[in-house]
This record gives sequence, structure tokens and C-alpha cells, in this order.
Amino acid sequence: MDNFINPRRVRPYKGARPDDGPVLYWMHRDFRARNNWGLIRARQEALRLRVPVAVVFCLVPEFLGATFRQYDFLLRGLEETADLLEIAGIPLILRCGAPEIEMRRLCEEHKPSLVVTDFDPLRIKRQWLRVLTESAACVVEEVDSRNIVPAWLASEHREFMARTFRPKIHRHLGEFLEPFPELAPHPFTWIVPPAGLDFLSLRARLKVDTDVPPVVWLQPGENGALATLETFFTHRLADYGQRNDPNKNVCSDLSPYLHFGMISAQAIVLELRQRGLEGEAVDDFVEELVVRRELSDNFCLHTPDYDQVSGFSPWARSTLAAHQGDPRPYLYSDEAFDRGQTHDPLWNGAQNQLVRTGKMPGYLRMYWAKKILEWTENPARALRVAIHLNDRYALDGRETNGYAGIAWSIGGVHDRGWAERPIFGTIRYMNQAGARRKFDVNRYVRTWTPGQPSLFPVPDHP
Ligand code: FAD
Ligand code: FO1
Repeated sequence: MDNFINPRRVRPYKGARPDDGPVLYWMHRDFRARNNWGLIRARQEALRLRVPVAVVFCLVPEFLGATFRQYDFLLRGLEETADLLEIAGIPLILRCGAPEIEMRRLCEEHKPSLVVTDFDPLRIKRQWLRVLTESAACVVEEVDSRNIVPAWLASEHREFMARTFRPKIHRHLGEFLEPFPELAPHPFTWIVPPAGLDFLSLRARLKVDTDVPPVVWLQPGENGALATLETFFTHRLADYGQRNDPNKNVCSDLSPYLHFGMISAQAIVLELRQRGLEGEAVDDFVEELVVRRELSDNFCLHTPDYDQVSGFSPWARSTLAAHQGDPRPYLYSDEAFDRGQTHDPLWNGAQNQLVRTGKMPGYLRMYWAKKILEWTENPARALRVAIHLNDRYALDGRETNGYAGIAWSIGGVHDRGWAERPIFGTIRYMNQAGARRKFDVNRYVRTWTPGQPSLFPVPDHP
């Protein structure tokens, strides 16, 4: 029985191992049938034990402020994954409610010999795992299918800069950047598959804010992810060096798929190599996709208060505290931020793009969050506003990249100190003069806040 998966990707938790029960794979981060180490592990063990395997998805009627926009993307993508799993003879069991309770019920009903589940450093997910490991009679195994290098191996502590984390990641790539086995049909079938809901009744149980509509410009699911990747490789990757210009559409638009795990970052890097794509743009993209993205999981894994000011580094906390009393010329309410009604058309445009499309270009995300620090009475409220708006409107919200990106902007996480100034202290400052050196701000404002007076005398050229 050759091992399909490197055992170092698997973290087992105590439990007996009755050998005759089925194997369950509780999918709650990596929603895909292809290139999914958790699924590969579950099927491999079911093959070894000669028992059936099933995938479980538990719908949480409300999740960290998610709206209909994110649930719609998730559920439409999951329907496609259910079809791919069915082809491999692996049922997808849909449940709804508190995952801790639903998983315990499933374990009582089916006495599995093993439960495999996704690694996820978010607090709510650590709680789900804790309850599962306490209640399941069988062994529970956690598999990191989100990162190329399992987060618990990449570094045993919080890394303070990408500079210190990068060599650790590159040192492990030789072992972990390996090809995935194909998902072959599973030969041991369920006599009676576990009871579950269908997608229609699942949707009926959602209790989410429907004021934030689904996006229409992106096709959810594994195939939509592959099509988006193809578009990126063919038409944008070569110009990725211009990604700081929000007027240019040269980024991958993969973050919603990566957030919901509808595509594997490891598979993307393997595909880049397979196609012999090289050069500075490719290196820059891999730096973001692998080093920056896995650094975010490192941040959340080792910083339980990743969404609090207390999670900032000491230097950042003290510099922000030292400037707490500085005059704040602009202060805005939650509603003014939400509606993009500040004095700054560039900020309003970025907020408008986020609300309308569920996405904001990376460069503007930094500017957007830093201005929230500047226009709120303290960093704690700035964090709350930024996280709330990001999680409410962004398709890729509730993601470690988001908590790390907002903490970078407001609390200097993974950054160093800069010249001291009011309100920011030595936290890196950004302003429109800097933006105008990088791109045509007027053009961006015209695109995203139609009818908004332009910022400066309108030069036709940047
Ligand atoms: P590309 O440039 O094509 O990058 C490809 C992938 O690499 C991204 O999908 C992402 O997974 C990863 N990546 C790129 N930049 C970063 C980065 N700086 N940190 C970590 N991973 C990165 N990313 C999210 O996935 N969800 C969020 O909620 C989120 N919120 C952010 C908030 C702020 C204030 C900041 C500064 C950054 C935030 N980011 C977030 C990181 C980054 O801006 C987005 O990942 C990126 O813009 C997504 O667009 P893309 O897929 O086209 O990016
Ligand atoms: N994971 C689940 O297991 N069940 C859900 O109902 C669920 C809803 C959901 C809604 C929006 C969103 O952004 C994420 C959601 N997730 C859900 C979790 C998600 O897939 C990710 O695991 C984390 O948000 C990222 O770590």
C-alpha cells in the first residue's frame, strides 16, 4: 500500500481505531475534489481499511458576518464539487447547524474508524476541531491542504517579517512541492450513505444578510477557478509587475477561489513549472501566492488575537499609543465608511469597487485600510471597521490573508517602522501623492465613482 500522502502533512489527535467503520472527511476550508490532501488521506485510509469514505460539509447558517454574496459563491461551487466526488464514488453529505454537534451526531450514527479534517488557524475553527477531538471516539486527523508547507512545520513561532519566513518556506519546498495523485474511483461503496440535506433545503436554512448581492463577474467552483487561472496565465501574468496600478487588470483574481479552497496553490505552482513559465513576474506572483499567503497562516496560527490591537507587535502598539492623543482632522461614522462618503474620492472609489464587485486591487487595500486608521478615533475601532467592511463585501474575506493584511496596514505586522508622523507614529504612511506616483488616480476615480468631482486638474496623461 504505497503512501499517497506525506505523513508529515497529517496531524493525528488521540482516539481509538475501530477498523471496520467508514472514513469521514470533514471539508470546511478546502472545498475541492481535485488536488486535496485531506481527501487523498481519507480515501487512502479507507482503501487500506477496505471501507467506504464520505465527505461532510456542514453549513453554518451564519459565519463571521458572511452575507449572501459569500454563501452563494460557496454553495454554487460546492455543487460542482459534489458532482466531481460522485464520479469517484464518494458521497458529499450536507448537514446544517453547529458543526460540533453535527459532526458528533455523524460519528454516533456511523462509528467511523477515522475522521480527517482541514487545518485552519482561525479561532472559530480551532474551537470546532477541539470539540471534535474531544467528542469523537475514533482518531481525528488534521491535514493542511491550504498551504504547500504544512503551517505547523513551516515555522514553530510567529514570524515577524517575510524576510525571515521566506528561507524556511523555500527550504521545505523540495519535500512538499510534489505532484498530487489522481482521485480514482473508490471501490468500497456505502450500503446506505449517511443522511444529508440537498442544496435547495440547505439554501433555505441560510439566515444571512441578502443586501449584499452575489457577484456575476466570477464563476464559482473548481472549473471557474481553472478558467480564471488560464486567463491569468495567458493574458495577465506577463504584466504582473504592474499590479500596483488599479487601472490595469493584471492580477489573477484567484483570491476568492483560494479562500474557499476551490483551487490548490500547490497545483498552481506545479502548473507554472509544468509550463516552463519563468521570470520576474512569475517570481513576484509565487512570492505572493506562497510566501505572503503562507505567512498569513503563520500569523494567525501563532497570534490567537490576530484581529485585535493586542496582536500587533510591541513597537507598533507603543507608537500608536504615543499618538493616541493626536488631533484627527477627519473622523467618519461606520455608515460614512460603508457608503464611501469620505472627503477622499480615491478612498470612496476603492470602497465602491469593493461593494460593487466584492474585490479591491491589492495596492488600494493597503491605502484603504491605512486611511481608516487615519480617520477613526483609535486603532481598535479602525481594526473593527476594516475587518467588518472587508468581511461584509469581499468575496475573499474571513481569510488569514485579510487579518494579516489589515494588521499590516494598521498595526505594522510584518512591516518595519518608518519616519514618525501624527496619528501613525512610525507605522508606514500612505497618501495620494504616493498613489499618484504609481497610477492615474483621476482615471481610477472616474471609473469607480461616476459623477464624483475629479481630484486634480485633469491631465489626460498620468
Ligand atoms: P494576486 O496578486 O493575483 O495574488 C495571488 C494570490 O496570492 C492571492 O489570491 C492571495 O491568495 C495571495 N496574495 C497576494 N497578495 C497577498 C498578500 N499581500 N498577503 C497574503 N496573500 C497574498 N487577501 C485575501 O485573500 N483575503 C482578504 O480578505 C484580504 N484582505 C486584505 C486586506 C488588506 C488591508 C490588505 C493590505 C491585503 C489583503 N489581502 C487579502 C491580500 C491581497 O491584497 C489579496 O490576496 C489580493 O489582492 C487578492 O487578489 P488576487 O488574487 O488578484 O491577487
Ligand atoms: N465553512 C463551513 O464549514 N461551513 C460554512 O457554512 C461556511 C460558511 C462560510 C461563509 C463565508 C466564508 O467566507 C467562509 C465560510 N466558511 C464556511 C469557512 C471558509 O470556507 C474558510 O474555511 C474560512 O473562512 C477561512 O479560513
